[in-house]
Amino acid sequence: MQRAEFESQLNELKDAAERSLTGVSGLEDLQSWEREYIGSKGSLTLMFRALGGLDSADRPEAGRLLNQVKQSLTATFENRETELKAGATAARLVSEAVDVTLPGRQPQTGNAHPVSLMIDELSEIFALMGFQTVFGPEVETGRYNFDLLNIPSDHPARDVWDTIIMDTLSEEIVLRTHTSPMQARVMEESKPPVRVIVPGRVYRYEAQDASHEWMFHQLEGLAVDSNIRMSDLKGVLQELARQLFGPTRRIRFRCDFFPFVEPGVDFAVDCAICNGKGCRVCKQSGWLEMGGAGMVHPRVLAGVGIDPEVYTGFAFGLGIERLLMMRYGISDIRAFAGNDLRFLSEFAALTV
Ligand code: YSA
Repeated sequence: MQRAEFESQLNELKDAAERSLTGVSGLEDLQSWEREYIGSKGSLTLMFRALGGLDSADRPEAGRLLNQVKQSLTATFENRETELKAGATAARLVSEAVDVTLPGRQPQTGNAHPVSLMIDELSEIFALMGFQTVFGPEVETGRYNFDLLNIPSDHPARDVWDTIIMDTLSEEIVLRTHTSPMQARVMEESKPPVRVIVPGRVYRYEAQDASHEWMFHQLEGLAVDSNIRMSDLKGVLQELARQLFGPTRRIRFRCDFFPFVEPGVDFAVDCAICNGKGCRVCKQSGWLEMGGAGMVHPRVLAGVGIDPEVYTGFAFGLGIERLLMMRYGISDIRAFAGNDLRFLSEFAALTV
């Protein structure tokens, strides 16, 4: 081959390669381009082989030109490769982009149950009056649930609490029907002065309706000391009613019978909705019943080794769900154990 022909072929090859490169739009196409023009089996390599067919005098200049073209095409290739890679990275970044300005997804969180909230609140109210909060067993013996509370097995009052009995063989094992058994347990463990409240779950074998559950919560209160009087009981319950239902609330005592108190009362708070005038919530009576109370019976004190000639005490018990119903105007007690999130989440704002 003559040098002129060699140079003309080389120029054509360079032009064709450069033109073809402008049409390359992806990295895969670029690799094909490399194989076709500057790779080990590409057109340029063939031109190197064709050098041998030139006159020996022409070879150095032709070789120099060939190297020049190779360098130029290699440089052009590398520039294009850098451009395409940058473009691919940018495209990937765009496709993988996360918009950090979008609002996050709110995780679903729970909130405290209204009964738990009320127990916390009651504990705080009574702590300010010097009462300690204690808890007791939900499975009880007949001795604590009844006997030590002056309710012997043949006593008709034992029928008042329809009891879920666990075991009748050895010792009478029951699900506690009230929180009062903790009165005896606390007095056995500690000597006066005693001031405790006992919140907790209680069970009764009872049909459910809008105001009765078979499982509900009570709050027991007990104070034993020298010279504890009925007026102390009234003052404590009055303060409770004011803290729960507002500063102008009044309370009412009416005679009632519980075997473990003498005298015994039921106590009510004047209705905060109608201010005692009578409305649907208080069933036109002007009063909302809160629970039972009284002066601890001397036989109960003596039964746990406390001398009733030296010490006196008061006790009370109230239903926690009923308190919540009064406060929030809830018409059906079954809502508390019903597990309906629409009801339970109403109390989310009160959870701390
Ligand atoms: C009385 C005198 C004391 O010195 C100490 C405590 C007591 C209370 C007694 N142990 C007792 O259980 N009385 S009670 O049967 O009348 O229940 C007390 C409160 O529990 C009631 O006023 C009511 O608020 C609630 N309660 C009773 N049965 C219920 C109920 N709440 C929901 N469902 C039921 N089935």
